[in-house]
Amino acid sequence: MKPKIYATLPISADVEKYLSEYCELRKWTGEDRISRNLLLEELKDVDGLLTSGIRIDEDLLNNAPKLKVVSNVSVGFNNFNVEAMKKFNVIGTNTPYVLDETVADLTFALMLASARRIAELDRLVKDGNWNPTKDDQLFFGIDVHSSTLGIIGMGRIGEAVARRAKFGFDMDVLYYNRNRKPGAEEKYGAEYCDLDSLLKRSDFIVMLTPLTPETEHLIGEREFKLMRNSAFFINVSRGKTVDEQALIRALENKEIYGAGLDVFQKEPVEKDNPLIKMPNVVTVPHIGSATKKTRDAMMMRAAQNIVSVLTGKGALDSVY
Ligand code: 8YV
Repeated sequence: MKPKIYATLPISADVEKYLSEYCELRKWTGEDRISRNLLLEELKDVDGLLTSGIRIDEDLLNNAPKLKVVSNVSVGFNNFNVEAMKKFNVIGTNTPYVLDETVADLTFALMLASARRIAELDRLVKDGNWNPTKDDQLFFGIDVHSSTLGIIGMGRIGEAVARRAKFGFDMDVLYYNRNRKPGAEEKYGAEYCDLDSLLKRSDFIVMLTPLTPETEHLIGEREFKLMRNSAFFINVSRGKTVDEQALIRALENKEIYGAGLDVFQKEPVEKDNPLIKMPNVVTVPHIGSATKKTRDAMMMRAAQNIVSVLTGKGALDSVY
């Protein structure tokens, strides 16, 4: 008897074909996100769950007596209550490696877009407000090349960003991380420093930490006050690694120069959030890994994780 799995998100034909070789697959086909109650119904008899962003907690695990593995189609797994999963002996997996370069590209895009005011000036041109008589100093931005980049969270994506900074933009790279990264220091000349020094010395501050109890609101009022008022704050990690109200105040009070945001406290971001009205803030809808090639690779990796566990070979990417 093939193990039963449930998928809460759309899956490509080749991944469906691959999964169906090993599992009996059921999937959510609704337009919106599946409701919690319907999901709990579906989980009554499944061995594996293929998902992204769905909260995996005691309540869900209590309603999934046969569940053996939850496979996230994401590298982040802050949706997992890992202690509860250990208690219920449910393996949790994620999709590292396959998205590193794609997220690093988006990180640099946000640095360049915010520093050179791409979104703001794109709107100006499209609104027909490019007035040749005006002094083009009004269009001036800030150089990215040869400036100082501060990376908070030097994991695989952090190293991919450091490589671009060092070899593509001749930037000085500072980093703050739980542990030292000698490889990044050697390869990219990355200088390890404490958080406060990084905040004081960086022209671009990039958040790349996973969201954990230690990193929740890691950047708040005190930290923004340490930053230069010429600095740009870039967040491609999770919205909750930053105190969003403190970020809004820091921008309103010109304590920092601008920001580039891929993630928010609440997603989708609310229509009345001041951040989306600020011309010096570039906002995108959590697209860090959003290329077809990378999302397909993430989906296949997540499918391989679920099959590997359910065929007794253990997880490729276990989160604990
Ligand atoms: C995911 C991400 O696409 O991998 C992650 O941690 O944030 C993105 O790549 C996102 O989690 C999907 O909800």
